[in-house]
Amino acid sequence: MNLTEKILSAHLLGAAALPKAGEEIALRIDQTLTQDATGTMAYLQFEAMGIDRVKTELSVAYVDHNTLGTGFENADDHRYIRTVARRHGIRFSRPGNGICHQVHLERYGIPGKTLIGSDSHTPTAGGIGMLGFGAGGLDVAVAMGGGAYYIRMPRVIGVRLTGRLTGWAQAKDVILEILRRLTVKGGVGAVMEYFGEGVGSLSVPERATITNMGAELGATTSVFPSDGQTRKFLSQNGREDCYRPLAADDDAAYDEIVELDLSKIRPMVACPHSPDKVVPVGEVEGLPVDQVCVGSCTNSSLSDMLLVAAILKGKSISPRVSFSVSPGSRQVLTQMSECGALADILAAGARILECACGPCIGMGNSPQSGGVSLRTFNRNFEGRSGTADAKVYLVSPAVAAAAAVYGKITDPAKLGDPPRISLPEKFTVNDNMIDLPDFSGEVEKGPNIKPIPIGIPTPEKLSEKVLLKVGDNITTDHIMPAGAKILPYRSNIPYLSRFCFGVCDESFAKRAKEAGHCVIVGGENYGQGSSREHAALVPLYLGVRAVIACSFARIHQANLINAGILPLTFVDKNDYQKIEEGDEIEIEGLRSAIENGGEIYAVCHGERIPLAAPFTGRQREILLAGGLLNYTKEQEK
Ligand code: MIC
Ligand code: SF4
Repeated sequence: MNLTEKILSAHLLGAAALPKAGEEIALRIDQTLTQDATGTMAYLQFEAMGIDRVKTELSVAYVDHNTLGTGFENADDHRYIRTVARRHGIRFSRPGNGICHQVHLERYGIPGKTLIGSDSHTPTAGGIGMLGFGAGGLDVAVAMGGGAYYIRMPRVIGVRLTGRLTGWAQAKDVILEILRRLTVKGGVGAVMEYFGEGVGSLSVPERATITNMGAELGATTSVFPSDGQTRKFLSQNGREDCYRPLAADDDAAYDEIVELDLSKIRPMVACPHSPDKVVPVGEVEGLPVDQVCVGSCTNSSLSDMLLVAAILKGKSISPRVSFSVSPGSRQVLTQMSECGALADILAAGARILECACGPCIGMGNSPQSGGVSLRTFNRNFEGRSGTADAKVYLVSPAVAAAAAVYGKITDPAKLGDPPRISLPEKFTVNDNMIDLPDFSGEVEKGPNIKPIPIGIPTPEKLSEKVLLKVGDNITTDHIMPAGAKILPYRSNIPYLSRFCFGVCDESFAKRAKEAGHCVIVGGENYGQGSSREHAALVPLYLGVRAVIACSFARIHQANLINAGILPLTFVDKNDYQKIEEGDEIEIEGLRSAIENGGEIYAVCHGERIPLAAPFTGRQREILLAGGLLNYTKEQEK
């Protein structure tokens, strides 16, 4: 077996053996995590399920996204999460303690365990040999209640690593190279499993950079073996007892193999506005840069920070560049201060930000108009930075530091040989910003927390106007933007709904509200990116009954089904051309077809367009009930 199969088999529920790829499997989930921007919804849904205590081995609620606090909203949400966590048995990582994925790796990751998180970068945990899945808040709530997590059995793509990184090449360049080759759709339906003699040269934080951005490939998750590097990282964190070796069998088979010689990797850059628009740094060299940001769950480990500090030591940031650094965790920041790296970065002219997501999700530090921003982050979708016409490039910490010094995109080779970084034998561990639950206290909700919309059972006939037609690779950032102005309202669906699809069509929200109900037509890979279930709950609130697309991204499709919105696909992708915005469509016999697996046709301009509804039995029942909450209630009766 390969490693993915081993971990999946050990967690398989209700079946003796793993089925073939594409069939639904139910998994036992050992750990869950939430962050605050999706956590309030997850806990509201958990409360609605009426379960007293979480049933997982470990559940942690992190606060890392909404930390600006421009009004009472964020603080109220934090208080709600803190009190609901305390009451129901969930650990609470306070704002300032760090980004969920970084802290989880340091403090809680255990090789061989399963984790789901209400954040699409939960696969970061694959760096420590866990299977981590990004999911909607409702799926996380169900797992906290002891319920199974359902996915389609993934294909397993083996990435054989040979050689080792040389010169200025970094882990970020490895995943950028994979994105260049496979694109943002290349991992759909698959787990990226790394193996081969090159694996041993990569540290856990380097592996985590690679598994983190597996999310950008559309992969179900990514995973590395657990070996001496894993043991070392756990030991540095005072958790060596959690170590267990794990690897694929020598004769393991993969559905596909990608060969990657680490010694051939060179510094790369992902150009605007997609993480797969990757070119070697030389192709964009010389482009003037206005902003450089180091941090995010992709590249905010201690070694990333120490490298940047070593490059900047004794130098000054170019006067044209605003240079920010957000360490991934308080542990990382503490150690930067203990070893003097923080002083070196400060002396060079850095702006030190909180240990949080910050600019990655547009919470402050938006670039200037039309600005060029180089970021060590994982997403450069249009508008995500908070500046509509900014151009965001994704780079390694080394390329970021070089650009900060020279004020333009520069091959770090210009800096001479890469500095040598040494990490402490033992990290400075301090868990006093993680509150342990004591199952007591009142749950406190502020006025920003509004009720969640509830879906309606699938009707027999759908007669709708196409209120919006969009193209390929629409992200959940398009559907439900984030950023400093909007993010504080993640617990307030009615208010959030004003901004739905604002990046594509500012009039959509108003038109949808007036129409009362409608459908949306999309292209390939609809709903890629963030796991935010708001991209389903807000359309539900606005009356979206179905989305007809060429294909869907995994997490978003699950969120639509959970919300009771039908994700239908074109049988013939060319039919995408036949439906235009403003058209009226009719689907007869819909409920019966979902129930019995019959054929579905949308009639548009008198023409019958065949649609596919490739749902599992459980998904059909959820849709018929009008969403997972209704379905769960029906099951309880
Ligand atoms: C993101 O990187 O897009 C986020 C913000 O972390 C999201 C979650 C969210 O929208 O709250 C994600 O990746 O799932
Ligand atoms: Fe936070 Fe950015 Fe990571 Fe999302 S991608 S969890 S916003 S740091």
